[in-house]
Amino acid sequence: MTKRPTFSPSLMCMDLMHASADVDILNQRADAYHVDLMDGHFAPNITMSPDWVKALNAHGSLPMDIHMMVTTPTQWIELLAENGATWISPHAETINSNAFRIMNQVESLGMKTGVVLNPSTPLVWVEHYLERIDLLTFMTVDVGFAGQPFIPQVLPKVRAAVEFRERHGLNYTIQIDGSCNKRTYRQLWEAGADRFIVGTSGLWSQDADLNRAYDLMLEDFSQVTGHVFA
Ligand code: S6P
Ligand code: MG
Repeated sequence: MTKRPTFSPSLMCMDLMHASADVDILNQRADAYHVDLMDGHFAPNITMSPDWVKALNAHGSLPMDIHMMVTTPTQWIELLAENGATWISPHAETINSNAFRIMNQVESLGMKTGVVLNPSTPLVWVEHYLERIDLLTFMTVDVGFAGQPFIPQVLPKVRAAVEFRERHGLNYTIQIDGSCNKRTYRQLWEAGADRFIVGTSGLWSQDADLNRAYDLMLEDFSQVTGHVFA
């Protein structure tokens, strides 16, 4: 069976003044929402918030992945559950002292477990709990901003995560965050990525009309990977 790539638009990249219209379109087309939460400490920026998650939950109809670029993820987990989050994706670099406690809490609140690795963090850092993870995200840019250059050194880690999943009979989805676009889809797809977080470079910069931009994004993907969308 041919694997179908999935796409999760990064909402910090939309024109926030068009949020409602963009979400109406993405509800019909995308597979999930990617919501970037930053605290100005772990990442050098501040973007979306738990209130955004709440508003999106009222208006959106897709599962929501909350990318927690915060120093203390535990501070936000209950509130995010109340506000409708689907996946809680903290950074591996922030949860080493309580990874198992956090996964237990996330599951007990009815959400799914995610984890995110910075480009410089090795896969072995999370191997002891990958069997508990539903969504594994590799950063291919350093955290904080849209529009940064792709870091190709991450590709061997993506291949290693595919191999680890096979070897251990696991099911996690492998997701890529950072510079997913026509220049990178092929290498990422061939390395074994399942889901692509599309932001400024892959989606919103394509056209002012988001439906058209989404078509162009899928066309780019097909052109460079040969994948045919049904
Ligand atoms: C970066 C953030 C990402 C960006 C995404 C933007 O800290 O976690 O989710 O929103 O990388 O996409 P692009 O194509 O501009 O890199
Ligand atoms: Mg992100």
